[in-house]
Amino acid sequence: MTFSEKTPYYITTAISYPNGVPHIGHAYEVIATDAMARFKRLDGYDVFFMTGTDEHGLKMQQTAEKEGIPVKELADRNSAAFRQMSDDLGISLSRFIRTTDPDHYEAAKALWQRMEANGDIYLSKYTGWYSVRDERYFVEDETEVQADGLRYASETGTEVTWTEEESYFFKLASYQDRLLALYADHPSFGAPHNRFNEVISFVKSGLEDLSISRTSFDWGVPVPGNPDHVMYVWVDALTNYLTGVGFPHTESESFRKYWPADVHVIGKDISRFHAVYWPAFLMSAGLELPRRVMIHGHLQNQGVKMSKSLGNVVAPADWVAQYGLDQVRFFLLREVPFGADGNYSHDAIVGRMNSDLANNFGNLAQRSLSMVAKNCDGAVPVPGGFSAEDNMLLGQANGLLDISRAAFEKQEFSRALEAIWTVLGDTNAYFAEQAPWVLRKTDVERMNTVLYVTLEVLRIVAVLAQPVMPAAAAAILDTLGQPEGEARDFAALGTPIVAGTALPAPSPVFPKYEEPAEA
Ligand code: ME8
Repeated sequence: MTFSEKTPYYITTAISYPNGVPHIGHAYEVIATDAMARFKRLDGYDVFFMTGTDEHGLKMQQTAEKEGIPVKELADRNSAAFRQMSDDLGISLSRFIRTTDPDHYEAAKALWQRMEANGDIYLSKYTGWYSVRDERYFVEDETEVQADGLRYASETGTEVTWTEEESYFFKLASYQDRLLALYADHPSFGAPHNRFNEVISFVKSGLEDLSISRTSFDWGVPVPGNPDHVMYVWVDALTNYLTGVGFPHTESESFRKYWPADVHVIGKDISRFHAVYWPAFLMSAGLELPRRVMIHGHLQNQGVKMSKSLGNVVAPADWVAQYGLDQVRFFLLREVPFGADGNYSHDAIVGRMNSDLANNFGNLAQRSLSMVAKNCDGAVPVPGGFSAEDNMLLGQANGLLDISRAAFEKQEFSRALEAIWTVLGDTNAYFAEQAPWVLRKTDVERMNTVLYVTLEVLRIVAVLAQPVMPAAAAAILDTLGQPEGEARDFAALGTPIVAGTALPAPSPVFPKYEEPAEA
């Protein structure tokens, strides 16, 4: 297949606020999205994958003031930290977008002008309780005064202040019926069900028009035709998904190819922005809607929310240094069903590293490949006829592509990995039961067959593990004599490993985690 014949696939993460540095929650989102992007690439799609930073808004301006530096300097510094995180995590990006990129200003203005031309924007006055942390207004009964005498938003626990300003409004209320029709006609527009249902209930309860500009500060995209106003940061932020593929140049090759996005991967705290405001803006602008908004849960440190004051914020690079990159990627996607909230702890990571990776995968590869090196002239052995057990195991392994596709289609990463590891577990049991080290003395042909079957399962597993553990899977495929390129694509899964393929000397891929010696 040539490049241009491939089906396009456009996937994004949320863009992070660079008012601080990245933590493991950000890493989780970008790793999951990267696994999805890699899966689709290996499955023959032409993938465009974007992440980046959301740099405007009052919170950024205030953080910069506190630090006594220009806001652009803060944005540059912390955006670079997010970019570095992507590099540290082996993220296969197509573009790292910054909302301060010049083409993004052009896109945000064009989206605004389209919504205005459609009659959906009007000028009025806003009064209400504004949370700078959430960049969002609350009505009075969504807030409460706490013991310290300050008022907080009940939903998010952030401080709110009374704010009055002239503001442009978007006629969100008039989109209620169209949004409900969208949800009814496209039940997979939002996922998982429980989180999407919260959004649907919110829309059913009635929508108010949305304040979409600010005059109290100027760190944002100027409103076209009225430079006293900057766009509400969420209008500008959501537009990044269009900017990245060429908007407002709707006739450009990239826009025609990649828009609408296939999946926006986001966290649970921003589902309303993506599944309510965003489709309403796009409907207003006469643009196609994304196909899916995948809402993941939040990670906590042993049940406790990460916070600077508790000192339990995990820097992704520290985890990578301690456990290894592919181990971290595997843990995050295997441990928590995507969509649910999750927990992490040192013990949970070490448990996965030692049992799933070192024992079930690494050890099986090492044991079978060492036997092949010693007893089969270092080449994939020629199998004899397959027994019922052999066929059963090969059948299970060959069924993994369909299972993985179905799971990844819904971003159910842990389900795919669980199925793959079940087959690995069965292969370990098979290996122990067939005992090729005994067959070596009694029935060499049967030993060859058992080793062949084991290597074939390992090949299938390694090919399918690539989206989650790119480097480790590649190392296993190296030891199985599989050349880089097409032999590692999913299209090659149906072509069994070739007897006689020369194998390099095996070397262990998944070391057991050793606790560092006490200093
Ligand atoms: O919300 N576990 O930026 P952000 C998992 N700029 N995910 C987490 C998490 C945790 N503990 N904490 C945060 C924003 N996230 C906006 C997005 S998109 C047009 C604009 C996720 O830096 C969070 O849910 O606060 C979000 O999806 C992403 O990290 C960026 O969060």
